[in-house]
Amino acid sequence: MLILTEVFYDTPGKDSEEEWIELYNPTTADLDSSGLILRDNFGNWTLPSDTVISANSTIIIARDRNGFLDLGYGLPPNISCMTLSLSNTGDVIELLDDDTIIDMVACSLGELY
Ligand SMILES: [Ca+2]
Ligand SMILES: [Ca+2]
Repeated sequence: MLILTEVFYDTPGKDSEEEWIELYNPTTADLDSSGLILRDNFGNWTLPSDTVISANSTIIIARDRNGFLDLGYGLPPNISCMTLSLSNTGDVIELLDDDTIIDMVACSLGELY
């Protein structure tokens, strides 16, 4: 079980370098998340091999390491090769294991539901 906990789709600088998604593993076991798929309105992106999310922990999946660092959180992303382009005017993001939807979030006109 994994949860999409945060999506930053409309960033202060270049969205193509700064967008990121956070996944949370609320369970008490480490979770091998390799091969899971993030899908939005326009495409999908597969989590790299060797992606393990520790028990009760989050990971940050960013588009670009330097772009994420520029946001000033003071820590690097766990993964920095995400290729989804997150729309600022309405998008749906799903986390999938093959065809099974694990979690999803919809963002619309600046609000995250
Ligand atoms: Ca965006
Ligand atoms: Ca921006």
